[in-house]
Amino acid sequence: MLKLYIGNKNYSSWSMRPWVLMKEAGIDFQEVMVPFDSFDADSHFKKTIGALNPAGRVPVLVDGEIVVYDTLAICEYLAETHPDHALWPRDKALRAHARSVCAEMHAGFAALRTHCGMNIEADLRVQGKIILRDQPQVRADLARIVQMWSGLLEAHGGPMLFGAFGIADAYFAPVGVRIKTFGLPVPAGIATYIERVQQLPGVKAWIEEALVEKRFVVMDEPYRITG
Ligand SMILES: N[C@@H](CCC(=O)N[C@@H](CS)C(=O)NCC(=O)O)C(=O)O
Repeated sequence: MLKLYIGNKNYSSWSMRPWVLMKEAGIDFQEVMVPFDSFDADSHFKKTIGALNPAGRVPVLVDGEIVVYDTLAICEYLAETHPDHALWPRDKALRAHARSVCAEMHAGFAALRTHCGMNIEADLRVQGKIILRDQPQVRADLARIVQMWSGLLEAHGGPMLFGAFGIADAYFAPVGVRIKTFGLPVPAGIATYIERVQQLPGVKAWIEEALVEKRFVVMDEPYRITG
């Protein structure tokens, strides 16, 4: 059976993507959680994950002898090995577009990722206001997200970015979580899309499991001084 190595559900946005993708698509896998202790070379996390993935990061997918690391590579591998699941859109032009927005997420949105780290159980709306006020690049990232999602939802009529749920929705699921945690303002149609994604059974399961995790990791809590 496939094995997916992940980090903490509350914090690990990269781990969330292939996990919710496989859950939603009904692809069986075994989850192996390696909680974040620290990212020092001698940490339990680095020693365990480093033995599989020399880059020392999660997620990592293990399929027998094959080890795939890095989220985009994992999603591509799953799409290739599960052609019946239409993880990418079947239409060539839509598939190219879906790949483009995932690559854009993979390589971009640095300000949003830096200032608004995923933290499912937290309420950081006060911090969100300050970040939006002080960080023009976060405002620009958010504007690009709104522009992208509005355009896709309008072009394909929803309910997901490319019609049916796929890799693109899994890719942006943690962005929806950040928007909610930090109370970032978005138009009603975008808020509805975020809610719709969070009600998908696979996404809902991740969020529920994150909420009961209760492992406070200081390095992932730049704004909080108490649990
Ligand atoms: N490009 C990688 C990024 C993965 C990543 O940064 N994962 C974080 C957890 S969300 C991690 O393992 N961090 C460990 C570190 O920074 O040393 C991917 O797409 O999977």
